Amino acid sequence: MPPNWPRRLPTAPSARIAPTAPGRQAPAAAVDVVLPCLDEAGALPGVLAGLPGGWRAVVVDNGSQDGSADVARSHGATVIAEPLRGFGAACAAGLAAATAPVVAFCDADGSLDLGELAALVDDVRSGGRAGYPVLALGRRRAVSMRAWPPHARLGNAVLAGQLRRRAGVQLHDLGPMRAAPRQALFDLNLRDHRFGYPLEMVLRAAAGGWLITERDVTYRPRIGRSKVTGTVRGTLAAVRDMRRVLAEVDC
Ligand SMILES: Nc1nc2c(ncn2[C@@H]2O[C@H](COP(=O)(O)OP(=O)(O)OP(=O)(O)O)[C@@H](O)[C@H]2O)c(=O)[nH]1
Ligand SMILES: [Mg+2]
Repeated sequence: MPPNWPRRLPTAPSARIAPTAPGRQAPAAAVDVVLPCLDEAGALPGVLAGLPGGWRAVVVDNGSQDGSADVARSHGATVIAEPLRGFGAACAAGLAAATAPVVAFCDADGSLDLGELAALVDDVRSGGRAGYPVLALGRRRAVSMRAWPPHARLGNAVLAGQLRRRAGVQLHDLGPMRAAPRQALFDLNLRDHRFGYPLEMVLRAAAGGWLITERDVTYRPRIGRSKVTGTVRGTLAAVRDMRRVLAEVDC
């Protein structure tokens, strides 16, 4: 196993999920939306307000200091406290806690509208060729330059080009908004617990014969402080993690 990869990402519904009060058992959700979250208290109310009816928001917190967990809970989300730091670890914990047949992912920073996930979920439900699963991705269409800084757009375009050549997938963006069948996603056995997780998902899905689809989604300036592409440190960490995944995953 590569040195930076964890021995074990969460694999089962987590005991760290806040219990539901007796007599208030929520009906099973049609879609579980996993929202990795690090200090997004300012954005969460607006993000969660966009959740389509009958879906469940699963906010995975990694030690936020701004009360994000309480804000998420008070706006109806299921909250998971994941002790293993990192974007991928948070996504994996959310997936392990999911019970709906379809699982979606989205950032919790207010840059994306959960309502736009509905079309991606329709693509997942339509299924792929010969019963193969569908991974539906949102292609970000920025409303302004501030929503998506030039260095982040460029890095993303280069990465998408590499993916097209490497995996033959006709993608233009490796964005955070996505949806797929829960069990098939779980069976991909993703290992990266940092910023390589979204790339590893696409590479392993492509290698497994999945249909990978892409639809435009609106991308707005985030609310609050950037952790990844808006900072030099975050961008370098993302590039490092993606390069490692590209080198280590065969497809
Ligand atoms: N749980 C958890 N969430 C994280 C971590 N790092 C980032 N996030 C969340 O993951 C999502 C994506 O992070 P962002 O900071 O929005 O990164 P980005 O979209 O690449 O760039 P900006 O929007 O410019 O910051 C947000 O909801 C963050 O709160 C982490 O280590 N743990
Ligand atoms: Mg963001």
